[in-house]
Amino acid sequence: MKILHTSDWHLGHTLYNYDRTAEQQAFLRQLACIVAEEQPDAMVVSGDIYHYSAPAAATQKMYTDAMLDIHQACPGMTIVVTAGNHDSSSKLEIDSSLWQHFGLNVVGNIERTAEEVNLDKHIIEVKNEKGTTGYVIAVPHVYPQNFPLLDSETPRDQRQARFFQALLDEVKKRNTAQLPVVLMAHLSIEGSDRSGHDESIGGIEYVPLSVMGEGYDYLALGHIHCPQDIKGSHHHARYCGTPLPVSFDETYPHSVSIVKLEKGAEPQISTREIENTIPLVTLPHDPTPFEDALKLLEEYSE
Ligand SMILES: [Mn+2]
Repeated sequence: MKILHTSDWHLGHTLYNYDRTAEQQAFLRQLACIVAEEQPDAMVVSGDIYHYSAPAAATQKMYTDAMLDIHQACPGMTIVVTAGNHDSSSKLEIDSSLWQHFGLNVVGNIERTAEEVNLDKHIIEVKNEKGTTGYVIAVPHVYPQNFPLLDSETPRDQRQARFFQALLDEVKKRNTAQLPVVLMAHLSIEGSDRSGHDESIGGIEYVPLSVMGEGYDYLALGHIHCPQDIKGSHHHARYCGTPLPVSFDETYPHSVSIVKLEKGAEPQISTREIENTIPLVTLPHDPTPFEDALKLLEEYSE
């Protein structure tokens, strides 16, 4: 199974009041081209679609138009979108039943009644004309204390780990053909490189990788903006990073990840770089007298 892993689009983000629609639109156009070329079985978007929980109408239209273009670029592709801490989980789900008709599954929150938790909602089968090719377990951003208690025996501080493992166990039961399993999550894993991470919304609660449970072939993470494999995971857990820099600290290349998965094998990861039409540049790099700094700005031509 081949997946395209992306996250943290932060659509609608403005930088010091500068509108970034042109950059965001350019990214979405590049993404549609990458999808057309790569023809992945699935595209997973691991949270923070929007920057603000109440995005502007124009931003939502940009997203809707782009998702339709991306769907048309590879009509058989399964798309899975989860809510990040920046998204409104309920607003993201408003038109989720409509999106189903375009192969797009939206998971904004955990659905529960007094009696039970709807685990089915998080389990998505990836299919092509030949049948099922794998599974995606879609978990949106949820604060650790807000994960549901699945049984009375689980200590309260282990409910997050219990939830992930319950989903993985459920998929294991269904996955009799031994197909690859992708787990999506939007959170901070202990030991990851946080450069450029926006800490203005949502606390930084680090979870050890072990909390994510056992039984996935690839953990498609969102939330941390610097692309990286989780140390010690042997490429089985990765942040794909932001496709566009959200802050001036994000000086690394930006990309989306292409991941080839085979059950029992190490994931094969490559990246497709996203070109920013309006690059973020810091001038000067070191403390410089004001006049010299102005001169540097004048001389900067790109
Ligand atoms: Mn986030």
